[in-house]
Amino acid sequence: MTPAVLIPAPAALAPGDELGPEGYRLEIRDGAVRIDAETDAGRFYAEQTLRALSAGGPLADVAIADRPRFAWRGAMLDVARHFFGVGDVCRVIDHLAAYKLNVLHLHLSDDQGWRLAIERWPRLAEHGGRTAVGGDPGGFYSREDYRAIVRYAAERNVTVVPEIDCPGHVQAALAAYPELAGGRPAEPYTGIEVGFSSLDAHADLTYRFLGDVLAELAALTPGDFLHIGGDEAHSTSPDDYLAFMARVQPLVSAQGKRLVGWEEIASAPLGPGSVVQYWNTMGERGHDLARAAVAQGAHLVMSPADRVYLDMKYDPSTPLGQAWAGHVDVRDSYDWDPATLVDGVRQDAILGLEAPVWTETLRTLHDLETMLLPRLCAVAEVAWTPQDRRDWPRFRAAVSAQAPHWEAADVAYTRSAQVDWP
Ligand code: TNX
Repeated sequence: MTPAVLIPAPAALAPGDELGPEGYRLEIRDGAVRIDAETDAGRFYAEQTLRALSAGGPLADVAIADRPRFAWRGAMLDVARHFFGVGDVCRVIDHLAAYKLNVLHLHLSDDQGWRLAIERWPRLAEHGGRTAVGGDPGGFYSREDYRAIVRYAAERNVTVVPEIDCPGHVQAALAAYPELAGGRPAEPYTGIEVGFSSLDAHADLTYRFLGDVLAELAALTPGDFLHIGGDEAHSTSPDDYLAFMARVQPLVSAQGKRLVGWEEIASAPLGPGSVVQYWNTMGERGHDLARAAVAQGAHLVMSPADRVYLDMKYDPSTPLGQAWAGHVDVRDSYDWDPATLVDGVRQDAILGLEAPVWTETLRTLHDLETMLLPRLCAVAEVAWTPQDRRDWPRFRAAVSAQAPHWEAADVAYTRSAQVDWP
């Protein structure tokens, strides 16, 4: 009687249905457990469900057959505005894994900080990594740190999708290497404005720099995807933006990776296999860009800000977070269908969905968990469970049953007024 991602309804799949790359069957009879899956991922998810069932007390007889609705089931962590160490990132991965999410998008660079050591451009991390929003301590991942995150994630069926944001959101890189800013000194930035910095779309150095960075990043990243940002490039002219997109895309494909970018990249011609991340729910432009992406044959990852931006406040009483996209309470994150969100964008163009956590106002793991939980459970349900089996009252009850486990494990969460907490 509980929903799929927390504990699946028995036999969601018909007997003849294929399990696919992440599906599984789980049967419990008289305390004996039987798991069937075609892949390690499927087995891992069966174990997650078994864990959820065991947490509810003695194991009752049950037969479950389940597989996810969407292939890309993610969260994004902004480690640029505030830095989070390997331990914190691994805790976030634990939460993703518990709810059967499989993508961790790491926003590794922004105006306020550069968070990954790059051998050929050492000042990026050493200098550009020092800062964070509000003058808080910075930090960066060594190559070993990053590998440890990727490994920890892979053991939990989570793919890391790294993002180097460009051509905007680059002040930390410009401050580290003024030659990227045409030799003008660039000051480190610790505020929370966006859209003021830009790489030079016509300088060969820009592409030598990005070529080096993307090559090192690709070598450290086993997953198929490199995210190049592309959002809010308000100080790059539209022509320069197109010139930039034309030159950055081959740098990604040269690494044998697929390009991912925020919705703005759909204003440029995109190469085959590109993935576009829809986000901006203010006005019509996001919808237009999503349709433009699909018209080019790109696939979409849906991150509607008014549904799944987990840095938005739940309600006016939430101490942390922002509210530019409105308040996002648990039911807002739960009650939507990615396949009907944008007119003209159908299910087959949608790779999946992802919940970004921007960290302008978030400084600690406790802050992150407060924003992630319980909304991450809703995101996971949207990503996993077919629309016709989604049910708010059932979900609400299942979420409230998580609270004792979070408390026992010292995991922070928000006691949203929409849920009857124990
Ligand atoms: C918009 S979403 C941004 C980020 C901010 C976020 C804050 C997107 C692609 N860009 O730069 O951190 O809003 O909610």
